Amino acid sequence: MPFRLLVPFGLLCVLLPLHHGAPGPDGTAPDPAHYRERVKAMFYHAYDSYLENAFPYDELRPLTCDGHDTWGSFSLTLIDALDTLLILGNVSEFQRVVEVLQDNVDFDIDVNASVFETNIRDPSFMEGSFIRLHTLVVGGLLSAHLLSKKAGVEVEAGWPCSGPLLRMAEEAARKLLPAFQTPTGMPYGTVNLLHGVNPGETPVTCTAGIGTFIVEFATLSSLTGDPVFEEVARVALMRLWESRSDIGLVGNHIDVLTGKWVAQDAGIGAGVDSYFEYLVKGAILLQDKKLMAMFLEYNKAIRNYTHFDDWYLWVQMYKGTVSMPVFQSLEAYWPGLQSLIGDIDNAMRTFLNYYTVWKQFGGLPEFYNIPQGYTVEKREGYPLRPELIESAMYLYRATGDPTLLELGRDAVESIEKISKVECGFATIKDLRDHKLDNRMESFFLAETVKYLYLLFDPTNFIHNNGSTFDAVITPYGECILGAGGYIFNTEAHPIDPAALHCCRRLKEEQWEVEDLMREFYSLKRNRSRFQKKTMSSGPWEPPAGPEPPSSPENHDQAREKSAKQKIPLLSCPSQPFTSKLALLGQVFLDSS
Ligand code: DMJ
Repeated sequence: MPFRLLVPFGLLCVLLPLHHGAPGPDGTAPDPAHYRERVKAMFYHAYDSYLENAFPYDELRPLTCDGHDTWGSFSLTLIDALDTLLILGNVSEFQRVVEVLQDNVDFDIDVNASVFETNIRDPSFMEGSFIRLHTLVVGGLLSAHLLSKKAGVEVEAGWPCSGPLLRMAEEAARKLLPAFQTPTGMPYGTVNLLHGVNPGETPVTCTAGIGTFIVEFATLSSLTGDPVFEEVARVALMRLWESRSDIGLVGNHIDVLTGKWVAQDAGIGAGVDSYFEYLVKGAILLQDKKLMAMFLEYNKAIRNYTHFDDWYLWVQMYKGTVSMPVFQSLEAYWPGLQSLIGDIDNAMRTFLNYYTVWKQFGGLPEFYNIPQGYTVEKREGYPLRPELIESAMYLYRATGDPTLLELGRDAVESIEKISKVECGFATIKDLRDHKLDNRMESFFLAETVKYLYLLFDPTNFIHNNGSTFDAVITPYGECILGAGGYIFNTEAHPIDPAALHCCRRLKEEQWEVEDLMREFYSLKRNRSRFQKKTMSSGPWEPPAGPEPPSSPENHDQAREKSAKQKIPLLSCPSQPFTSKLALLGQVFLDSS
């Protein structure tokens, strides 16, 4: 590899962490109980200020103590912070916010969700807003829906396979579906919630904008019984997979109409990050070996071409030559992801590299030039991102190594010292002089604070290892929920995998009953045809539904289920199937 480190890293760490924070009782390791309280206080300082000064706008502007819309005018900070409330144990506020959201959020609005930046040479803009909107709104609502019983919200009879928050999530997700209607099945980066894809919309989407749907969309499909969401997400994943280069790498931006790579930088950070994250998390959530096999193949190529001294660089996707010897703050999720596949040693080594950068600046600059050991021009800011803390949380669960708590301590001390203002916590515009920007992104409450709290709270319900669970009786049967194994979407909204299993099973049982009914009625109809000796106009066929998008062979099953779902039930299609099921005996007797 034609790349050499020019400066020894020992010399780079000239600045020590800004604070050492309150020590633990033994005088060394940070005391988790102390930091739990500190993190809680951080949360309420920011959350109360958002409610007081910014709601119903999307985000708080902490320097001017007001609010502004950033992603579409959905009170995003409130949706994003909802499950953090429960993780912090605030059941009553969770319940109040659920009511507020049900009464106030409207997805029938003429907004572009939202303007997608196509400046492909400027990766700090590469976080497609479409994907953030999706992972934040759909993911946040799904997670709140699944946690609502635990939070004491009165749930309806069909929960977790139905409920108002689930319906909201579904409504929001349906607004995004037009974006997937492209020749490749890879979605546009922007969609208008009222009118669909704008004519003249750029067909250039970042890789993460294409590959970051499976967690939310498979959850939606499992809970609602409509396979379309999982199907479009899988098609997009397959198309990306088929578009990888001969050396096994993907680029940064692709034309979704032609399938041609427009930006050919391959790396693990901005523009690509959550694609890799969702291959692993999708594999775990759905117990899907193919998704994991894809990730492991990528992992090999990434190690072969971009890995150097436990850092990850950017390379040209076809040649493997280094294009940017830069570490991006967004890349700090990678050690956490490595821990999810059990590669703890590599994860720890890379984490420690990234931690040296944190120590150098008291935060992670957006870009860090690895050979020079310093920030990159115009990328010196730290918008209070979660990624390094997220990795510390996963690695601490895996190893119990106190170094990981030290990062948590440094983060609390640093953020409080540098970014706390009267009306919340402000983005750090420049880590060299600690100048601030008038912005507090919603991920601060959704992710940064949540991962910090979970790092210091080993007995939180989220860390359940299966030793306790809730048995929920639904009209269709018993579901075992809350046993742990939560999968965090990329915006840190936890999804209970057991709910997917529960609702999927229930829907499958419904399909079986449907099959039985269809068989019964076709037998009966044939018998009566035979008896009456009359001819019909042809064999029975389901009504034409919307064309499913093309999908790989292994999703035939999902298509079959889709077709089954669209078939009107018996001769009374207007009556919902669930009520038929409840009157099963009568249905079979019904000859109308
Ligand atoms: C979050 O919005 C999501 O985690 C996204 O996938 C990447 N980064 C931001 C926070 O840094």
